[in-house]
Amino acid sequence: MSTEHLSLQAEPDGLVSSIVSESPAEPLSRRGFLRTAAVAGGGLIVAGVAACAPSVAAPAWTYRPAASSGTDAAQPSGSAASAAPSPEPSHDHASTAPSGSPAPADHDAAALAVVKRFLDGEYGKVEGAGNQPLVPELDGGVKVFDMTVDMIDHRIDAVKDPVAALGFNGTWPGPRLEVVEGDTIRAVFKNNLDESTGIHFHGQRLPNKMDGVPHITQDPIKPGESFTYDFVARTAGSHMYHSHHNATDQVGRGLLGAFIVQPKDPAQRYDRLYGATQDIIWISNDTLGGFTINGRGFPATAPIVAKVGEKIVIRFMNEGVMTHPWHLHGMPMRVVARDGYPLGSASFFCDTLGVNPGERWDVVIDCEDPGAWAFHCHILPHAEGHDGMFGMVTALVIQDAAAAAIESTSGATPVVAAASAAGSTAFECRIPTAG
Ligand SMILES: [Cu+2]
Repeated sequence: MSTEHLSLQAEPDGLVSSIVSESPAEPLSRRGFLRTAAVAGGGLIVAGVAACAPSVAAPAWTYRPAASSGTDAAQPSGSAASAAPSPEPSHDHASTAPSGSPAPADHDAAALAVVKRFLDGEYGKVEGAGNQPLVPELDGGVKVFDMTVDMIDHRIDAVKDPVAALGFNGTWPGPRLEVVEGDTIRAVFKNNLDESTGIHFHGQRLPNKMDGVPHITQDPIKPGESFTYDFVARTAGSHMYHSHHNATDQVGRGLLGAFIVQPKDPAQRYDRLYGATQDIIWISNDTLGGFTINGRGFPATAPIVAKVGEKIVIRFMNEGVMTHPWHLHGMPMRVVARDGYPLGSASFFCDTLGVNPGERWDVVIDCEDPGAWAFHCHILPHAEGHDGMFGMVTALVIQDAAAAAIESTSGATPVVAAASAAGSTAFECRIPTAG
């Protein structure tokens, strides 16, 4: 990996994820306790209202911020046979149809409690951020990635109990593996699970025996064993690596990661081609822990922070079992590649982009308008309910000079500073400006 690539990634991933990785999990301070209690209280109110509503079961797998037990549907059973997601998503979709609104004050309280956590920077208080670049070892001309397949305790947010997840090198998503088209790759996966696995490089044109499909192209990787994938990265673009064994369970629990193959021609890379200053991985999943972006659910999702005038790239990747139409408020996205293949003159603009399971879509956003812009899945049961926003929600924060000044003088988080500078009338985002 060249330093040029690293510098391109360092800012975006550093910005989005270093905040997450550098801060320890919030201790159970009085403030944290009160916050937790406030959220739980909101949940009780909502639960009371729900009891009076038409009898519609709460979606068992929907991440709800009020739930505090790690034993709900967010918790896998641990059994390969029974840990598969319930075949009831369609039922659950039906169950999330409007079912009698709670009293507005109750909804407001619950919605405020969860938004406050986001404004307060919860994304920076959860350990174990994924998508961290992994620099390969060099063995002659071969780029070697040493990988482990692990059982991990993973936090979807700072409040909910950790879930029994799986990860590569201890994180969900696994490390960001980035190479250049034409590189020779050796990826060694040591299986630390108590079950077998197999790894598929999704989107790569591979020698068949390197395709990672147990019982067809290789034997399963047994617990304690390793398997080495040797291949030449011949397919440029945004790709993924994930389990291809007991995959509904294993991928659903976090065995996924980004595999980026930069074009051999530097002029075709996004920094040169579009002037992109940030290159952001956005992997969605929708099984363990509910609806997640990069392994987190709102309010612990990381906002994307950019300056006015920046052009940023987002690489959407869907490792879930449902489609997710990503909707950006305020400005359009220019869609420039699908599944790693450049769209060229067929690129197009949109503000809502459906991403099906297995797909990768690359978009360029011209960050023109300052403010804190909502960015969420527009299947509403994946994003907002009676308890407020949850799951697949984050924000694109575009900072102008006023926002930067507020952030530096007040210590406000980027989201609050940008909203304040843009004239938010929300109490939580009002910051007196000097003069
Ligand atoms: Cu969705």
